[in-house]
Amino acid sequence: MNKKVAVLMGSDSDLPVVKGAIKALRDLDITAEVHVLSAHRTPDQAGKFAAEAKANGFGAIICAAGKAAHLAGVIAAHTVLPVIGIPIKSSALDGMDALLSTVQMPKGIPVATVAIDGAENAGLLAAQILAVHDEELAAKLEEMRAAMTRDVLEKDARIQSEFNM
Ligand code: RP5
Repeated sequence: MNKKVAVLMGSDSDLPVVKGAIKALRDLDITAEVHVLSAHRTPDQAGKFAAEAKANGFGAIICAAGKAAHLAGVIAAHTVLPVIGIPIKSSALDGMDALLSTVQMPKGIPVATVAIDGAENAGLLAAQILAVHDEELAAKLEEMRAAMTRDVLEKDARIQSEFNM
């Protein structure tokens, strides 16, 4: 059976950004299971979810959190599944606090960190992880890249015809 991706966020206030990851996954027909789970407000539930995630059919976990964002690190501490952190811009520090809290993991417990509010890339990276063992998914990702290339080449042609005559 195809692996699922868990999409966790520290608060429902993160949802507007997190929707980008959910869309990226669903566009690729990947089952995305979405939860609000907080490292500090629901620590027991967060740890339990992570500890059981592999047995529950997940292949990767995305964690979005803002401010002192330790959700991704705490989830990663409870599982050997790949964990992808999305630092959320939700504070006076414009997301730099969440970026550093997510990316600066001490050795031994890695978290793959995308850009501040980089939810779409988190979804795509989770898809690429699943695609290592799923040729059909890998082919969809290859086609997406090809479409992106075609799109940029069309833009280049338009710009060239406007400025390089
Ligand atoms: C973090 O604190 C959440 O991930 C959110 O980005 C931030 C603010 O949470 P709320 O106060 O909006 O619930 O835990």
